[in-house]
Order: sequence, then C-alpha cells, then structure tokens
Amino acid sequence: MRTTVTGCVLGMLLLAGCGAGEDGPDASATPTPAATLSGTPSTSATPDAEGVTVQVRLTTDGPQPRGRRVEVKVGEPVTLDVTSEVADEVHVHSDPEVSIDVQPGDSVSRTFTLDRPGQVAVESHATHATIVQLVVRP
Ligand SMILES: [Cu+2]
Repeated sequence: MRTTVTGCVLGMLLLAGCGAGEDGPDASATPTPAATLSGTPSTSATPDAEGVTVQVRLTTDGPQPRGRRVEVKVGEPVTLDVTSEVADEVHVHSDPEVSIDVQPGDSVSRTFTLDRPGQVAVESHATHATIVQLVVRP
C-alpha cells in the first residue's frame, strides 16, 4: 500500500534515507497529508502528519476491525478511537502497556506512541480477538 515503507525494508542498509524518503521527490506520488488535515473520517487507518488513527468498534459480534495490520513508525502518535456496544478491555501489548476499559455506549479515544520497532497486538480481552496488529517500523 505504501511503497515508501516497502522501500525502507529493502533499503535497510540505507537507514538515513528511510525517514527522509517521504519528504523527497517521491512525496508527490502519495496524497499530501498537509492538505487533508481537516480529516478523512471514512478511512479507519489514516496516516497523516498527526499520526495514525484507528477506528475500533466493539460489537456484540466482536471487534471491528479484526486482525488487521496497521503500519506505524517509532514515535508516531497512534490514536485508538474506540466505540463500544459491550463491556470490554482494549489491551495494547506494548511496553508500557496501554489498556482501555469500556462500557456499553462508551466512546473513548486514546493516543500513545511506540518506542521500539516490532509488532504490537491490540486485543479485545472480552473476546480474546486481535483487533489490529501494529507493525512498528524504525
Ligand atoms: Cu492483552
């Protein structure tokens, strides 16, 4: 989906070029984040200058999304917008961990950052389902 990220993996030896790539000449190939700061509410994972926002719905049929991979960068703000129809605990398996308790009818937003590359699962503890798998890039 984001070719710059794939390029990062392939160009692992060129770490310095990784972060700079998005500001380089290739930036014209991707949507300009600065122009869409007013919001694109229809997408459930929106990379922009303010970080990544994931819309989460906890329903009687389980969480939405479920098991989806979302790529983020180390230090990039990650916001979970949780709307729940059920009592549940959203648990981010980071270090330190983040946990969001919700009751039926709750809408809770929580922003955090991840300071290490790797994979971080975000779970619904009531259903033991993985909501999203955060793939943290250096
Ligand atoms: Cu957990």
